[in-house]
Amino acid sequence: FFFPKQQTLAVIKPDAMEEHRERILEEISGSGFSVTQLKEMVLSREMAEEFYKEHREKPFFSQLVEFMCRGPCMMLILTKENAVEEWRAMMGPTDPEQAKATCPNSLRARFASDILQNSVHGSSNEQHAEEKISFIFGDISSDCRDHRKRYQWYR
Ligand code: DGI
Repeated sequence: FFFPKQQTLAVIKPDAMEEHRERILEEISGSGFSVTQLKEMVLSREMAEEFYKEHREKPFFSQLVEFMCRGPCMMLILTKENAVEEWRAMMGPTDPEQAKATCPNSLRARFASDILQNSVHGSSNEQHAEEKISFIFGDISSDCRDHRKRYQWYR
């Protein structure tokens, strides 16, 4: 029985790039995700604001934007069945203190410093995944998208 593969956007945030990037990449591969695209980039302030626009009204928004463009990020498209949910589970809760208490093996429990500098990002649903993947990696033509969907079904 086939389930379609799903894509999600994962980000290794600036706080984790120096010390934890290699370990995180190893664990991604070891957990059965295919990394279908990857790039390292420094977000501009404008891009960081757009990326986190859903949080524009939050009191921590300016801190969040500042942090996200403080240094390079690693942007990854992860492909797997149920990728959105599985990557979120691997990340663990937003707050590392909660992560340590409830999911001690999660990436945030092990690598995050605090609720802001929490080492990784993952799209929270399929629609966000598609939107943020286009935002970071650019739009792909519908031809190409159809082909990709078909390829994922039958692979
Ligand atoms: O999807 P998540 O990254 O787990 O969490 P989210 O979408 O609620 O928040 C996005 C990011 O904003 C989160 O990874 C870190 C930051 N953030 C969330 N809640 C707080 C926060 N930063 C501060 N300083 N305080 C918060 O309460």
